[in-house]
Amino acid sequence: MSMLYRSMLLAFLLIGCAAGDPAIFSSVRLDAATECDQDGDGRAGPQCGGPDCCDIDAETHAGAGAQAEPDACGSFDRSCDGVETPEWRDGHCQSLGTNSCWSARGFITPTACGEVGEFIEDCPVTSAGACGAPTIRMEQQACR
Ligand SMILES: [Ca+2]
Ligand SMILES: [Ca+2]
Repeated sequence: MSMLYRSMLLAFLLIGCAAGDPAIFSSVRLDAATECDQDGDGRAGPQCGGPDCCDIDAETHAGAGAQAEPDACGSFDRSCDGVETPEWRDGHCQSLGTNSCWSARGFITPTACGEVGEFIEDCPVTSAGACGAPTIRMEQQACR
């Protein structure tokens, strides 16, 4: 960038600022953000060599939590590590002796990302001290 061009740009920005026109600065900032961070989540997309694997969905990026719906790019890899990792695995109840039942919360059968399945919420102890029938609810598998 030539010195003359820089001087003209600076003069233009100062005149705009002096005239009280904040649109000049906000449009400059938005243009830069749009180019490398299209979803505005603060992480650059692959078009700029950044780690945001779906730069049109602000809820998809490294460290993102699990979601039950695919992102705007059609993937369940919400964490951008290349793997669609289910939030919950298999669940089951296991007796730990009389009056003690361990609950491993999870789906009764393997449930794919976004699918709905039977989810073991709890494993109560019966009046006889054994593991009773698990408390089950329908759940949608979230993935990250
Ligand atoms: Ca982004
Ligand atoms: Ca992932």
